[in-house]
Amino acid sequence: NSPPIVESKTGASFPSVLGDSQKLLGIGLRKKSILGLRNIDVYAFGIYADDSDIKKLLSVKYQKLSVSEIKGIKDFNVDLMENDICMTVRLQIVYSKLSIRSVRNAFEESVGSRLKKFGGSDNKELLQRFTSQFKDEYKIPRGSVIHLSREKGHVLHTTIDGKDVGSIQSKLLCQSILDLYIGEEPFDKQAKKEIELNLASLQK
Ligand code: DAO
Ligand code: DAO
Ligand code: DAO
Repeated sequence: NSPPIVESKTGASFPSVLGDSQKLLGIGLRKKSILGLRNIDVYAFGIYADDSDIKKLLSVKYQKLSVSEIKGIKDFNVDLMENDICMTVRLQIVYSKLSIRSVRNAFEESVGSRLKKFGGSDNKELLQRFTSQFKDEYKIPRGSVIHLSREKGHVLHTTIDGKDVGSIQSKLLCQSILDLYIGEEPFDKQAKKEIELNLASLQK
């Protein structure tokens, strides 16, 4: 088994495999600027995807292409986001003063903009269904680990430190969350590049 990967700036550690089949494809950092004055590191993240699901998708759709050709395909990440591939975004909280209220606000801004992008105008209800899972009594101190997992059937399952928060079935919501990390305007561009390279090498 491979050793965990450590995010260098924060020291957050990511196991190279989750469960028994999800492989770590890349890690990155989510920052947020406060009043345009300074950047805080909010959390480190790792993106995982089911090895055999990815291989299946690759062999069906990209069989005859070389790695460098595939890397030139803009649609691959779209395929990854849209298809029913089991994936997990693992967040490890770095910022020590995170309140549930600021999580809700940030979420409405980041995920809200993606819901609009992919789903059009009226997604308030879906957004509220998700954020209403975040109870005020939850605590997310530095070091907390949150999993956002897309399970079969486009079910988004959330856990905090291994405890269930809830599940919501929505292809749009799953796609919107993944878009934050591997879409056109990702939180961490370097992380996205790393993920693409690792995907390309899974083909072998
Ligand atoms: O204290 O006002 C502040 C800054 C808080 C920034 C919060 C950003 C939250 C990002 C989402 C975190 C998801 C776990
Ligand atoms: O970074 O802007 C962002 C959004 C990331 C998704 C965060 C989901 C957090 C869910 C956990 C809630 C804990 C109460
Ligand atoms: O959107 O900037 C972009 C380009 C996305 C390219 C995605 C390439 C993904 C490579 C995966 C290879 C799978 C065999």
